[in-house]
Amino acid sequence: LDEKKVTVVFVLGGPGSGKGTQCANIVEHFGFTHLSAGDLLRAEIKSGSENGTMIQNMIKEGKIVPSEVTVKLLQRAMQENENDKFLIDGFPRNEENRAAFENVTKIEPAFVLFFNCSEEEMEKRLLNRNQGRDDDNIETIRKRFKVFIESSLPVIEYYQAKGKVHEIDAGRPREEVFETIKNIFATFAK
Ligand code: UP5
Ligand code: MG
Repeated sequence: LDEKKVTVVFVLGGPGSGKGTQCANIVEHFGFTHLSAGDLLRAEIKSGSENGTMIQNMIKEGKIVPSEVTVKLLQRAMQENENDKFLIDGFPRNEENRAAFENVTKIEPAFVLFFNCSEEEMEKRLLNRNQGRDDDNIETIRKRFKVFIESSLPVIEYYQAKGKVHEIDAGRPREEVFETIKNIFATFAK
């Protein structure tokens, strides 16, 4: 990563706000590589890694996995990829995540997308998702919302103070949300 100059965009927002869905659109239109921290952690559980059980328990409780685990996974994924443009989805989730990523990688995000969506809408989406995720049950969803407000919103505020946040009304239909995102990336590329 040292020699490679990479562009990183953090994609943040509550559980079910549509981060993964819109990252797929951004990849298709703007040639970024999508790295979902949650997907990397779930792959780590599946691979039978020594941290697997710990990660599984944290996700089931909606808690944030220690930075050293997540940063290592993200760093490896970027090193293994030829691309120089990455969407980091669902990370950093707290101040510790943010500081660890910055210290280890020395990367500052070009900008941050913040998907703002009501809990009512997010809850409806998560309960309808039906992909068998361990954390898509009402008890865990409530815990995820609480952790988002207490730990993740401060990270968004940190970047807001730096003028780096594009806030998006993510409660609208998928196509409308992507129209807004398209304009942001089109402006950035110029
Ligand atoms: N959908 C999407 N957009 C829609 C729209 N505009 N209108 C109607 N429906 C829409 O979307 C969710 C569902 O809604 C889908 O069915 C979709 O079709 C529909 P999705 O795009 O999947 O939303 P997303 O924001 O990606 O939701 P996700 O559940 O993935 O968000 P989380 O942030 O909760 O999950 P993540 O995988 O990032 O993390 C899971 C857990 O891993 C965390 O709780 C935590 O325990 C752990 N974790 C860490 O510890 N550290 C990390 O760095 C990352 C994760
Ligand atoms: Mg997701």
